[in-house]
Amino acid sequence: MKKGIIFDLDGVIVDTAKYHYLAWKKLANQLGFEFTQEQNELFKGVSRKRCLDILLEMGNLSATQEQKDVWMIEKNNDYLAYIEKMDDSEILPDVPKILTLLKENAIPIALGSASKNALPILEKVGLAHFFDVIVDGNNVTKAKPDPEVFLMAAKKMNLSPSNCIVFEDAVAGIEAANAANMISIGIGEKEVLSQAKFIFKDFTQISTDFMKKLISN
Ligand code: G16
Ligand code: MG
Repeated sequence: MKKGIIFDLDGVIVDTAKYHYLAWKKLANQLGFEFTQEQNELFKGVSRKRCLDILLEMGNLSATQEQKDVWMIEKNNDYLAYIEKMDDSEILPDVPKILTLLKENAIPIALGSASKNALPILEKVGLAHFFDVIVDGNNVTKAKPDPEVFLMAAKKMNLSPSNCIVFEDAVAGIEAANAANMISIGIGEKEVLSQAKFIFKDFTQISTDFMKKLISN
């Protein structure tokens, strides 16, 4: 059966986590508390709305939905200012090599991201043309670890979930891929992504042979 590959964006294709971190940190500081890189780990793969709720819990603060909406807009505007300056130098190592190999083998490529800014980021770094399907935070109602984002990507590729392979850097994303009955491949630390079927530190550790086996029928 024909295979399809679904990529998460942040932490797999580009490292935008550092920009999310700076924008959330600015908001936390403005609200009177610190926000560390370690705490930012909890935000990976998590929707903007949920991130704000976690941040407020960290600061022991509560707020009306109206106030939360204002803070989310502020955070996003700061984040947009960072991604505005992005270019292809921010693509993570060997990502173009893997995308090219998939294209050469006529394998459908999808994006499955929690971000509402996914498309502008792909365009900024010059990778948008590789993607046949984009499902992002604008399309889904249920955030990872719910499998909705990946199931929608499979449907748009006209593939059954069991023929889809997901590259993910977040625990919630691996859980979502497993729940979708897809092959999950973790990009990051073994200890963190232990639920993934395969785990690699980054794409430089993935051989062409491995990729060819993965996409073979
Ligand atoms: C990314 C990040 C999360 C971020 C989320 C929403 O998910 O990992 O930290 O909160 O997108 O982003 P935005 O505020 O741009 O809509 P993913 O799924 O690409 O890793
Ligand atoms: Mg991610």
